Amino acid sequence: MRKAGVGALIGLLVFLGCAPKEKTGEQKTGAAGGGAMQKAGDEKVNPVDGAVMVWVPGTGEACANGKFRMGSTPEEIDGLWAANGWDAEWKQYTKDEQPAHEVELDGFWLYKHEVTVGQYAKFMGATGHEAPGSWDEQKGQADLPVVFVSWEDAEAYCTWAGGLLPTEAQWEYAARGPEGRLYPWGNEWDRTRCNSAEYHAGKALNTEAAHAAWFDGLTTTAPALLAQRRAVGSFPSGVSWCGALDMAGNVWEWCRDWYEEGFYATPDATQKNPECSNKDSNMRVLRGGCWYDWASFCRSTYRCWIVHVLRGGSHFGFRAAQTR
Ligand SMILES: [Ca+2]
Ligand SMILES: [Ca+2]
Repeated sequence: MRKAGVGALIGLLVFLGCAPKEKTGEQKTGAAGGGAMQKAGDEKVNPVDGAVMVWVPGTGEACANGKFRMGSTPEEIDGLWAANGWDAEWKQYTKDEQPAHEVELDGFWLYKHEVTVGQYAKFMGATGHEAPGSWDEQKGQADLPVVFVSWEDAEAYCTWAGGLLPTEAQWEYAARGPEGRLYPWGNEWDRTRCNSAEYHAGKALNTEAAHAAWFDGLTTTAPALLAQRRAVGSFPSGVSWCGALDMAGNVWEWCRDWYEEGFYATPDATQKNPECSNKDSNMRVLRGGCWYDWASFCRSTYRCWIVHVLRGGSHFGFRAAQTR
């Protein structure tokens, strides 16, 4: 556990891989049917749940060399830590985002927002799916991202909605784009552009001690922690190149892949439309950071994981993707 006082939160917050110390271009495509001309950020509505989806053109159309670069180099990591004064201890959690490698992806639709409580309630009504954790506290919060959902819950939702969870590669590409941005909006951290711990604190939290001091000042009841979320789309200046919002912060987002620490070094990582299918892993990937996290964890290359059946906590949600 991170610090005294955090123990009381274990039922609510599952830190594990997501927290320090593991504690816890305009293009054409026929993909939308009828040979329609689609460009990055074009929108359509999913009639099942009313969700707005944005078009993410394939790398063959949007990227100069037909691929985007996924992950980080050691030099990039060292440079970031030096420039930002981030706690050196946090570097160890970046090994799994190396080596950087080139990835080719087909175009796809991605939810513009994290799936909301209101959408999830519709799903429950249509399918009889079991309620997520802390539903009594969540159910009146229609515009907030649903949380306390497991990977399996998220997958069931996506299946009902006629989609799939995005792969980790799709997620990172939608956040970074052809330019390989560090954050959805660009390469400079800006705490006003996403719902992170630094947004709540109103200042940089570059050390473990600074983050702990902020967190120790919070009320840690379920309603109070749930109140750290923001309605989806509350940070329009945090928009990514393809029009997706809250790709950094608010809630962590489940991806389709199993988590494998060394996956980026495997031949599968450089196949077209890569996906880690290592079922020996008991973990699934989450991306983007959340209201509890500080800048280094909100980087678009950052990989987090938890056990796929866990209904994580007040900071784990998801969005869906569609391939056509
Ligand atoms: Ca998010
Ligand atoms: Ca990591």
